[in-house]
Amino acid sequence: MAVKNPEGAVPPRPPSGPIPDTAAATEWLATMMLVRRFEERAGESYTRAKVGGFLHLAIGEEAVVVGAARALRDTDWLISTYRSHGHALARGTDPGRVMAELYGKTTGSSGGRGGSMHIFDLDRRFMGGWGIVGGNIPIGAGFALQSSYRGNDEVTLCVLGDGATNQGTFGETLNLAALWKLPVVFLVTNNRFGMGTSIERHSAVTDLVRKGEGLGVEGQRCDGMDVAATQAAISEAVEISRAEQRPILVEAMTYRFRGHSMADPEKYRTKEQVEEWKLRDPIPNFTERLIAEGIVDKTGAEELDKQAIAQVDAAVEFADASPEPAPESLHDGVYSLGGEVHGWLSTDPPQDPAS
Ligand SMILES: Cc1ncc(C[n+]2csc(CCOP(=O)(O)OP(=O)(O)O)c2C)c(N)n1
Repeated sequence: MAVKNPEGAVPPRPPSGPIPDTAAATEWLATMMLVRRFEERAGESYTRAKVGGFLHLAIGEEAVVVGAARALRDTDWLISTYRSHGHALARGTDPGRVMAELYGKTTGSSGGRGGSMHIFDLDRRFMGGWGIVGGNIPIGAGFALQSSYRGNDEVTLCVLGDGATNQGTFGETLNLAALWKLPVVFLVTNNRFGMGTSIERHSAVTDLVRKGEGLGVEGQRCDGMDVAATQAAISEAVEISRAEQRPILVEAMTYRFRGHSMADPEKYRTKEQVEEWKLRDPIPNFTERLIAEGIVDKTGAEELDKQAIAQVDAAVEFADASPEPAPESLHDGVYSLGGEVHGWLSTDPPQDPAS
């Protein structure tokens, strides 16, 4: 049997998804530009030692990020992985708060305690940023379980990578989600690599839709380099999940243009392969499509990009000027008891009422 996506082959461009009205189409483009510019600056800040810990960029994957966020209602839930700056930005979290989180500042979306991998925004139902590969899958199903239990019409979108489909949590969660008919969409961002291992070397089954189907979860594949196609596919999945109360998997075929994280010699792929995929860059391609359709002109598109750069400049300024957490707050927020959050070095440790 032929391998569906042989290593290095750029999938042929399928028919693009429908373009929404002018305001929405322009907003999708502007948000992809914001995510791209934000991550470029985050990378620069990392090399200037302004950002500690890990930094995973999703440059190249913006169509999946924005397509996912624009398939959801405000009342839906979104949970992602450690590659999640864009998900927070697309969900509406202030870029200054996301940058400040990377900088470890008190004004960050997690008070500077989480860093790049743990962006979080409850007000926008963006439930993180998770560092453990596959760790977010059962938690995403948990959000869907609470929606199902309460009988409301919220859907959870749970983002994971191709590598995460090899984790035990993938099989365990999809099985239960199918049995319990949970309103959850598993969005597999298939960028073809788990760190430095290509999908052909890390997964016996490379057709990830089939992997879901084997567990009772129906799925479909989309062109993750095309924001309109991705939004349409995820939107359809979300609405079926909402109406029929059942899990669905969407496999978005995409590619990351940068290394896995900041220190990656990228020995596992060729420069030619990266360049080939860059021809499918979702931002210039969507820009060209909008120009061809008369939705924006070249100057208008350049203006959107300038606005994205200005937003990121302001975010960096905000993060730079924000205070560092006080050293004595080091243990704050470590655990909670009786609704109060305590640090284990608290001078007045809470008493467990049961003890
Ligand atoms: C349980 C666990 N094992 C290993 C790691 C180390 N690790 C971090 S990212 C990664 C690759 C995951 O690849 P994928 O799920 O495809 O996501 P991508 O990085 O491509 O977005 C690994 C193995 C981890 N964070 N957690």
